[in-house]
Amino acid sequence: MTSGIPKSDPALVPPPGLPILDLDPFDYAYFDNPYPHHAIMREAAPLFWLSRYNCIGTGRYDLVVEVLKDWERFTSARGVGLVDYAKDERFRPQSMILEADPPVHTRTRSAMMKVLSPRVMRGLRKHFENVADELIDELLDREVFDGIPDLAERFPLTVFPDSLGMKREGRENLLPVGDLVFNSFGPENEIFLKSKPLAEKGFAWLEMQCRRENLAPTGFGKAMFDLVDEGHLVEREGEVMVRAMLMAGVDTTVNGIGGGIYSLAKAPDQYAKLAENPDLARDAFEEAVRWISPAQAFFRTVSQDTELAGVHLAEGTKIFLVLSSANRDPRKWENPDRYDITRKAIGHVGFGHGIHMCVGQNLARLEGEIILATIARKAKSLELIGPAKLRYNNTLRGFASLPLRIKAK
Ligand code: OVV
Repeated sequence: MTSGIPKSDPALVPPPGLPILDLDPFDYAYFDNPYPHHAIMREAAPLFWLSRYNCIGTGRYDLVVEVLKDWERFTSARGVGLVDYAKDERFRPQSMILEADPPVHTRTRSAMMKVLSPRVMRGLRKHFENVADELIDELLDREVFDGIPDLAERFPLTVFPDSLGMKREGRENLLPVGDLVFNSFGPENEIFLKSKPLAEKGFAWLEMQCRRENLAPTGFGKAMFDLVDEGHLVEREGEVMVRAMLMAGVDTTVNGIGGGIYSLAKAPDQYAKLAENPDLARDAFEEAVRWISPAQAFFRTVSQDTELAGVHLAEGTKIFLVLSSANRDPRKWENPDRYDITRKAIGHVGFGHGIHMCVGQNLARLEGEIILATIARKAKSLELIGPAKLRYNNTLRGFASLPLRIKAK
């Protein structure tokens, strides 16, 4: 995607004095065990140069936060992946919220905040709890199951499209579409290319599902079109915002819930603590978002020549922000590799930071909390009984399979 750009472009040449890292943060070996690579990135220097992708990166908490805070110097409007929209082709129509700066972003973000407000979340709790109750009872009967398809995928794939007011037919397209969109923030590698054919028909289908005539008379979709009727958005913007919710809200929560279950299964002492006090479920989920970082990394683009951590950065330079590394930066976190549900995980960047911080975070937390609390109330043990298998994605970290056994209290 970046081929064909002349090497004389200052944005594509390493600033003097930066450590040059040859590692590929988008290959299978990296994903198999990213943690030693994170340490290399963090310890090399505050900023490093990725020679394979001609961009700057940082894995340090303070710098990740500094860049995410400063949307004027570090723009999202040129894409939050490796591709620079000022130079290269967009893979999909540009998002009016994720890939936008104020003032465009302000209006779309405020619409999304209204649709996903804390009041709306409170109204969903009872229904989510009922769905979780039924699902966990069924899994307790089975005792042995796969924590990904049977739980981490099933729960959000039920409650989320239902709350949005989406039709039942075709929902199996949601995961492959999300998988491809999140791959598209990285390079056109094998992981990206493999996810393409599975999602192709899903895109056309998704486009149709975002129209008002295909949405239920209640739910997030309807709420978005109420904002259209009130004059806050035009019809097409309403559709694009519904589409954004569906692209951003499924795979992320699947990986968040899967990550939460994995974290607890790997730390029996922490599960015991949670089983004793299920009120800790919200904290257990938050700590899992820090520990796993379902959204591993995003990019920003330098909007004008500037300086960061004493380094001159040319306009157009891409900055790779390793959220997962920041979430385990020992400069910020005590014993960062330990999953500890009583830790004050607040301040982690698993949902990002600043004006683009995950707009669905309260929905994600509601789903995560309810699933973990329901397991904790009903199951005395949660055990991994086979190898956890990763699902490779250029942006998202999560599992394809988690063989589990749970025993009723
Ligand atoms: C965070 C995210 C993921 C995917 C799509 C979008 C946002 C969007 O705004 O379209």
